[in-house]
Amino acid sequence: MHAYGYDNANNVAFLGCTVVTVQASSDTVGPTADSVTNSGSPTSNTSFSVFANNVTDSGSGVNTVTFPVWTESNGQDDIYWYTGSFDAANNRWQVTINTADHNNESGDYNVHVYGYDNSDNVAFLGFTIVTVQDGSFNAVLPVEKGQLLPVQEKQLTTTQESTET
Ligand SMILES: [Ca+2]
Ligand SMILES: [Ca+2]
Repeated sequence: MHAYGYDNANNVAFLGCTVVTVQASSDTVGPTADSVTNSGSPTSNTSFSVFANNVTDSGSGVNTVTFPVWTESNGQDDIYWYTGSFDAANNRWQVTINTADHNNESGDYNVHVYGYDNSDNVAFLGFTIVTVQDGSFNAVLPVEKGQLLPVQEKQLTTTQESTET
């Protein structure tokens, strides 16, 4: 920085100089992601995964990625903030969500994604909605009384016949 002095007759004189070091502007912008995707729609009593792809940060670098998750049913009563893990091979942050941790509810699961850099900036990276099918019919088959019994008898008879032969 240079300083000049002017007098009333427009004479100018160089007064001196100093060097000011300007620090690189501090990081004030959070991370970004290319996209937020999921592993598909499962049934209840299972799990699914959500991915934040190619999360990058200019400045201080990516610190972590979090995934708040809740089911549409009954609002955010079941919200849980999952911390993602970094999958270097696929360059993505990911989380696995067990429906058991959300009352095994079926229907829409809302998954939002936030990225944090190392300067404590946070940015919304995107969201995805995963529709979980009701898997309860896998556990409780609606079989009427008596339907199964004749089949067992027939199998038993067949076994006996083959033994006698
Ligand atoms: Ca940043
Ligand atoms: Ca809910």
